[in-house]
Amino acid sequence: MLANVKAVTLPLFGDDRGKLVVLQEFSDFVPFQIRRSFFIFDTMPGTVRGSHAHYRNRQMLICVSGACTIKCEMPDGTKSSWRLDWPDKGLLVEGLVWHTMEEFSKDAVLLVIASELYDEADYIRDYAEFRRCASVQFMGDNAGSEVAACRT
Ligand code: T46
Repeated sequence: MLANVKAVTLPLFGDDRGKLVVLQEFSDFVPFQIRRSFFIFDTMPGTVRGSHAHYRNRQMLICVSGACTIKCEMPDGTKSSWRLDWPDKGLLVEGLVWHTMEEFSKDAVLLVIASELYDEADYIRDYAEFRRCASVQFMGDNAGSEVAACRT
């Protein structure tokens, strides 16, 4: 799968009782089967989490309370920064994307919906290895091919 980072506005139903946001698998907003979810909260000021990429895992990130910033680096070196500060704002992160989560507000709760079960072997935690995989994906006969092609 080619690397992709996309901001989405999740379906929101609001009335005088409050607001409700829907996350449904195989939808335009979550375009994969949901196999796992987890959330991050009670982060200390200045915390930077993440600092990794995935071979296969696809994720939708939503800050359901408070705010945090997701910083992404694509295989071609392009960098982007996304502030998630409202529960209907989602960030879809797919393919080989180096990402960090930082600038958490005190009340931040970051919900992550994932396409894969937890597997430490799916993580690239070494930045040099990420750059090596990125060059494998983008150069020569491997251009656009599965990220797994970079596994040695
Ligand atoms: C990601 C970002 C957005 C498990 O045992 N099972 C799980 O499903 C997860 C997600 C984590 N863990 C264990 C592994 C570590 O011992 O929890 C500990 C903390 O995990 P990690 O340091 O990977 O947490 P983050 O916040 O850096 O990254 C997490 C996800 O791991 C990752 O997939 O993309 O959130």
